[in-house]
Amino acid sequence: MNPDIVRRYPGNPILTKADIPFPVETVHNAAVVKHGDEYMMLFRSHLRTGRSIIGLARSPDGFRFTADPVPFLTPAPDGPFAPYEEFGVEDPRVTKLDGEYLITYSAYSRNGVRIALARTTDFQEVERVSLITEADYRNVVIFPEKFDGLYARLDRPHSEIAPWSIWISYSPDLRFWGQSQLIMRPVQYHWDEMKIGPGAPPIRTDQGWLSIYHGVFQTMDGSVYRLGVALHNLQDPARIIGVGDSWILQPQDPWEVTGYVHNVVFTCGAVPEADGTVKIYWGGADTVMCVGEADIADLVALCVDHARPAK
Ligand code: BMA
Repeated sequence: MNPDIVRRYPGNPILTKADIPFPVETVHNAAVVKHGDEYMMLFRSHLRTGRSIIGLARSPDGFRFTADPVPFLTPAPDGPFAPYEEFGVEDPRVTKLDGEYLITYSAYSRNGVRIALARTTDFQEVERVSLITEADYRNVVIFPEKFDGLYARLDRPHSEIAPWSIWISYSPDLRFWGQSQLIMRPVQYHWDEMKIGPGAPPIRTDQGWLSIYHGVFQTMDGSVYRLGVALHNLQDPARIIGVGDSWILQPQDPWEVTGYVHNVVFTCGAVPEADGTVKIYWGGADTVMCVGEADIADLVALCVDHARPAK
């Protein structure tokens, strides 16, 4: 395998707290999506309370981002979401579907962590739709197409019994989700053996849905977060064609190795381009935002030609 399957952008990190016009301590774990000619980045930032909010930055080219003057989404002050967001909103993902942008994010509170769904059409007005999981869930990504009339998502419940794994669920209306099944597990004594979770919303390719996920390995010096890839059947995304045996990205640059949480690369978004490349965005050490490029064909080939079992 090519060790540089993801080519890091030489200008990394592309967004840090110094670039944000309101006080934050970190800029990380951002969703990125193309809206017209602009790349929209919804990033997570820690405040000095230790709790997180979501900001918005825009870019003409996917590399140079400028943050809006005010946060995009902060914990709901009242209403049905408020009791579940009091500890912060984290790790957004964005999927464009039927002309609107569906935003999933982790809502933290004394009741645990669950996933909320919001929507926007213009990145100005944002409407909270529903809390779409109970506790404890993180890392929900919605597919950009429906399957037999149903929305589909990859999700990641927590369990005391089983290693944290990737599941799939379906919904007729984005509010009520079910038909859940486990489709991918960590592999023992492998780079993702401790836990895995969906990263970027899946990308359609000719060979299947490409999913970029994170995997965690426990060491004597804490956990290491890396990124890997899996390929799902186009018509039936619950069927996994292959999971790449090796990671595609691991902490390497100084701002990935050291920061708020050491040894973390964590993705919430990737943008496929017309030339067959994909821009992959990741948070470095829960502190800064980075980007790199890969050839989609290489990532697909890793899943097909160098696969490990999905479960
Ligand atoms: C996970 C989440 C992510 C974070 C990662 C590394 O459990 O909290 O937001 O990037 O840990 O700290």
